[in-house]
Amino acid sequence: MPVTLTGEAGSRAENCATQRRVLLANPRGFCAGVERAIDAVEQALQTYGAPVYVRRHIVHNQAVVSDLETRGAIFVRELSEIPPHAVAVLSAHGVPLRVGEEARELRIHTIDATCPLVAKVHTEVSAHHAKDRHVLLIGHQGHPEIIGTLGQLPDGAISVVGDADDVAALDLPADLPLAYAVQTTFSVQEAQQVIDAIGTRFADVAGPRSSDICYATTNRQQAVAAIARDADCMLIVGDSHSSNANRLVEIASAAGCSSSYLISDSAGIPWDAIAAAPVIGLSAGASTPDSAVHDVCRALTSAGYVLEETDGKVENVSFKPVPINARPSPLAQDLARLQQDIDRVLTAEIPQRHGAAGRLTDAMRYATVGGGKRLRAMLTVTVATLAGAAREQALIVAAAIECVHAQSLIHDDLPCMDDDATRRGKPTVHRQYDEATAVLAGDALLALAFELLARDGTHADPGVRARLVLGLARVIGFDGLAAGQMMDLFPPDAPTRDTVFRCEQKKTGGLIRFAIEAGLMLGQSTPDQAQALISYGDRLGLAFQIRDDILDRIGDAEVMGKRIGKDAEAGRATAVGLLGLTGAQQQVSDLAAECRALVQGLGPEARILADIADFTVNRVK
Ligand code: GRG
Repeated sequence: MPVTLTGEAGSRAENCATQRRVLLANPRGFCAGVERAIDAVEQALQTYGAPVYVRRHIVHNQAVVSDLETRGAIFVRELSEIPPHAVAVLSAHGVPLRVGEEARELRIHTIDATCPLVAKVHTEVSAHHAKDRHVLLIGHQGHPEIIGTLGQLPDGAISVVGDADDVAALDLPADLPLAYAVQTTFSVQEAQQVIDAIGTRFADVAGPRSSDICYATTNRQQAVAAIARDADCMLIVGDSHSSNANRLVEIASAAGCSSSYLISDSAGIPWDAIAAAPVIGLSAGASTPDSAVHDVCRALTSAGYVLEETDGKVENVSFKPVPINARPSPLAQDLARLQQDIDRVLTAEIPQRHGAAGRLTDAMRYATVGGGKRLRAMLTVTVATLAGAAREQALIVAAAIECVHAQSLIHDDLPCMDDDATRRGKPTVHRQYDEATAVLAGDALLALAFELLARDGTHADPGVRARLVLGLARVIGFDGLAAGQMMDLFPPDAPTRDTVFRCEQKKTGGLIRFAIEAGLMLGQSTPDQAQALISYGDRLGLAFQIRDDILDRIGDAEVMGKRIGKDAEAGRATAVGLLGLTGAQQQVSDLAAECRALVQGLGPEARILADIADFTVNRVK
């Protein structure tokens, strides 16, 4: 929003007769969305320190971009140009949904500066799509805002139309249920022509409740149209890439001022053209800083023009600032990326079926997709990567281990075991479906786990695949997980450190250790490296279960997404019962310190293993 040029501007009556005048449009310059986006970059620089990356121009103005660059912002076209774990602000124009996925994949912390009015259009098109309406998006093909809106829906769900001819050329039946949305910076008049053309050609058209064209575009266009009638020449200060600034030039011309120019600053003033213009109209696009307008005004006043503020709409729109959250740790970013990858693999591997089989596969997906910390998968993928194996193969093995883990949780929750109602923040599988389905979903997940390990594509060497199958079978069977669970259900009369820790190792530690062994099997490592990692796995598994015992006593059920206090209720023999809360936590800390020491010499990629050990000490879920 412009600063009134009081002091420099005289009154209309004084100036009218003789003076060469500049009529200043109101409102002009920055809108609330632009101020909010620039503020987001400034706040990010302050919070995280330089550099802060910005994907694409935060707003379409080179002066704004250059100023932020001097303060430590680095502008890039694509997220792939940004190093992992960096911070990136996404521009005010909005981005396709895939950019969020890409950011998780590349482990980049994003701050979304999308203008709330653009976000409103995103919500609208998604709602129309959910109601099976094809969307006609009125806007300029290729503009970042249009690319961002197109990317909210699957390919083909939106057609972009720029004018009535585009509407006529659409290859769509006249009775197709449609909806339209409009680029927020489009010309109000032109949009109406396109909307009319849509209404004439199609029978069933839904539109936005209030105009998509933003208040700032509308107000600036009205103000320019009003002064263009009295001006001999119109100057619009703005960037050549700025859609809304370009629209102002067109509107000035359409309103009768044929001599209308887009200039970025005083260097662009067309002196020859204005030599014969006693009255100049001046406005600025919504992404033009006041400094550029002042620069032009100074040049014009030096040339003898007087400035005259015109009346216009007073804008008092402001948006809540973009939230600048704490940057997630590298481990949290790695986990977010892995969660996305594991969900992708599981969604592809658990098919959708019809009827009773469909109920079974639905339950399998319910138990595995989108849930859990994926700690075991993280261990497999990290170790496999350290050992030089391909990530995609490691993901298959990691998904298999997550299937077994999910099976153990489904069965653990059954009425014949813990009889739990919630897991991972939602109803347990037997509550959501039924007991028989829960048992069978667990069975089918176990079968799937072995299938994934045994399949040709998982590793070129059949010997490796066989060792994976054998290792998993042993770790879950009568000497493994199942045995640990039996020890848990039927504890000895006088538990000792040995019986308690053996139960914890079998019930939980075994699968965690196997997650590491499996990663090692997929690649190559020296005996020393392998030994260090396996020792790490043994300690981490035990530490993880002891922390689980502690959380069962003092955790927050809501945060954990499951009931707590079960061990005491069932009279279980746990590390907390044996060592007390403080002693148990000390044990976790000691084990984590040993874990860190074991992976210290394994290079920077192993740092995440040390982070996992730290996480285990203090985890709250
Ligand atoms: C696999 C043959 C076979 C039998 C299973 C029911 C059973 C026998 C074992 C239960 C074992 C069990 C539930 C151990 C507890 C392990 C544990 C600490 C689970 C919580 O793990 P998190 O915190 O869970 O990693 P998320 O939800 O984050 O994945």
